[in-house]
Amino acid sequence: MTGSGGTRDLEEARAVLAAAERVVVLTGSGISAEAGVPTFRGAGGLWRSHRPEELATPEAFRRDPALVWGWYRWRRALVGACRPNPGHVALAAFALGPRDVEIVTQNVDGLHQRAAQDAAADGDPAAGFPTELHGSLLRDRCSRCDRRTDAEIPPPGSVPGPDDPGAADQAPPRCVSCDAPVRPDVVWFGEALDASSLEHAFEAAREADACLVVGTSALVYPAAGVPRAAVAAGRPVIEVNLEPTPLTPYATFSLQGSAGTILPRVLGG
Ligand code: BJW
Ligand code: ZN
Repeated sequence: MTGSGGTRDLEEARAVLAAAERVVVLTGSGISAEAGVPTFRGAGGLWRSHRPEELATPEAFRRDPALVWGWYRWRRALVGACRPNPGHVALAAFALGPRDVEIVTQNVDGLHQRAAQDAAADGDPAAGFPTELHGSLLRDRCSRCDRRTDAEIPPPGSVPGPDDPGAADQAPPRCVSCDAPVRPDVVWFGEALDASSLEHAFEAAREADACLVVGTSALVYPAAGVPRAAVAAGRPVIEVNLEPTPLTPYATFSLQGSAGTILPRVLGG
């Protein structure tokens, strides 16, 4: 039964989550949209002015490292100015509760970790730390020897955006070990995801009592396969999104609306 997203669906989805001992959550850029982080596709998305193949591929970085590095510096400055929103906060509080909650994210913005740290106060924030399938914007990685370091986050507003005059092209720094260009530690199109993280996500999806999917277009694989694994294992899937996605026909409940509004209601105690 696919729900239409009304109050009854929300109450039923809430009951399913409350009864579950193990919950897997897959998040996408929509959960961070209300924090001010742009999504990728659709109105206002990051792919509006550039095609992904021009920026988020290893070929693009080889072809024009300054363009790609400048774009990521702009995004780092933007994310550095953002704070977790009520969706992140509700999820972090849910993860601190009595259930086994596995958060799997496609996001690279570090906002789940920040929400978990805030929610845990003096406790252990690890409960709300996600498996990051697409890496992190907050780390650099050498394009040759894979040496990883914390990224420098430019001050908010200090980097011109891709549509600003004098847009930010900047040569990437060089690795201190091998002198190759440094890149952001994110997963680009055509690159493999970390195998153990991916296996962990699929196993969590197959074994969970419920799967919650928030703010993703469910188009990018293999991440989009995670809720499909839950469906295949007969687990209830609850989707939260502003609009239908290719996953919607398979979802047990499709809750249409913003993550910041729906998550506190569907997860709240
Ligand atoms: C709200 C909201 C609000 C808004 N509240 N909701 C099968 C078929 C065809 C192609 C492939 C396939 N399998 C693999 C591929 C190729 C490719 C792929 O999937 N392409 C598709 C586009 C078709 N996949 C890959 O290349 C992957 N690698 C791979 O397969 O490797 C194979 C390999 C194996 C062994 C050796 C070598 C290779 C890698 C994919 C990497 C994706 N990387 C990016 C960039 C990360 C770095 C960066 O940030 O710059 O990841 S692309 C981009 O898309 C980013 C995101 O994580 C990802 C998903 O996007 P997301 O989060 O879903 O965002 P949007 O914008 O698409 O959607 C937002 C949603 O939120 C919308 O639905 C809104 O309605 C909603 N929303 N506001 C609730 N307030
Ligand atoms: Zn190196």
